[in-house]
Amino acid sequence: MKTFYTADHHLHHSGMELSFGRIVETFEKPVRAEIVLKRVQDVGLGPVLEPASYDRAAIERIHTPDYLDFLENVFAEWRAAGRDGEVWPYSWRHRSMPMIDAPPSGLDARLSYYSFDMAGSITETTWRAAKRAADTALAGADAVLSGERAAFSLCRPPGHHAGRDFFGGYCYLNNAAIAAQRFLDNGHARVAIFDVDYHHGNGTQEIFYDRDDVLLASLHGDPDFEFPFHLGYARERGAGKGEGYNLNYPLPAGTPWSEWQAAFEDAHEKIRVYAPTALVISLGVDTFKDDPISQFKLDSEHFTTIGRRIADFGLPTLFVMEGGYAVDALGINAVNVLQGYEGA
Ligand code: 6XA
Ligand code: ZN
Repeated sequence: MKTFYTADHHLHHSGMELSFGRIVETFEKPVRAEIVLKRVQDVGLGPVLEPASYDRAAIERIHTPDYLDFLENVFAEWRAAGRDGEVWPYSWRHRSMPMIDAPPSGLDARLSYYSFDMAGSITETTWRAAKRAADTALAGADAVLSGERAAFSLCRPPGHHAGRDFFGGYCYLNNAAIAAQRFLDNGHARVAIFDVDYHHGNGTQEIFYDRDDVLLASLHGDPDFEFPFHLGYARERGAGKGEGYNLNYPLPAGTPWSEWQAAFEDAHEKIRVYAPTALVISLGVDTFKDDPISQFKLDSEHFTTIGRRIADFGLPTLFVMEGGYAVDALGINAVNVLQGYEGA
């Protein structure tokens, strides 16, 4: 399997985050991608390729131009306002406040408008890293479109929390959504996104909620207790012609493999019935038992089984890296999925 990777991911590094009341080094740090890359090389998964640089048009299929302009320019604006450090939003619209439908003009108000949390900051080079992560997803999709059975886009920063015009949860551009749209724009009529990350991909859900050309199935920590909260309940099934094409499997803290697998198999069957012609896997491995910010109990060998079952779809498949923070096991867990797929 080809892996798409660029060292440009180093251009994004938020120094710190607030985690359970403590300011700590961010969990979403550059070494994550290096660990996965090393494992890809150690097991000889296949060639590692640098993605081309794509036109912004491919990204504008998913994200709004005003949001992309904002991401690209907000750091310069922050400096021009005389501020040092990184760009951080710090306040969001509460349910008591009216919804607004156009970006406000003030810098902090606009930062609030285009985000939903402060899991990650915007540094001077975040836009470039996020753009290169999107390139990494597009290059992987193009490899599959050219006839590869599967490809791995080792994206960093991750993407599934980013919506059409917002960032959050360490995510700036929705790499998996951009790849899914690439398949649709190049001959595929129906694409499934199978999100196996521990967290609900609220951005992916927002992007495709009213569409029937993309089925999203997501297994995740119940939003009643887990980030990103408020979205990811089973009752959210899509809207309009998208009704029935958004499948959420919220699961309790402490979910062991047996229960995770039962939900996975249910989603697997529903994806099969949808009969997609291409598949995008939002590949988070933060379901691992030792993940420092997550609460499921999967073991390393379970990731091999996941890969094997994904191969059973018999579909052109793109794996897109999302979360996973237990750095000692991150490479093994992510690549176990890919080896499970290859071995099937
Ligand atoms: C912020 C937690 C962000 C979770 C990011 C993630 N405290 N998403 O892994 O899949
Ligand atoms: Zn996650």
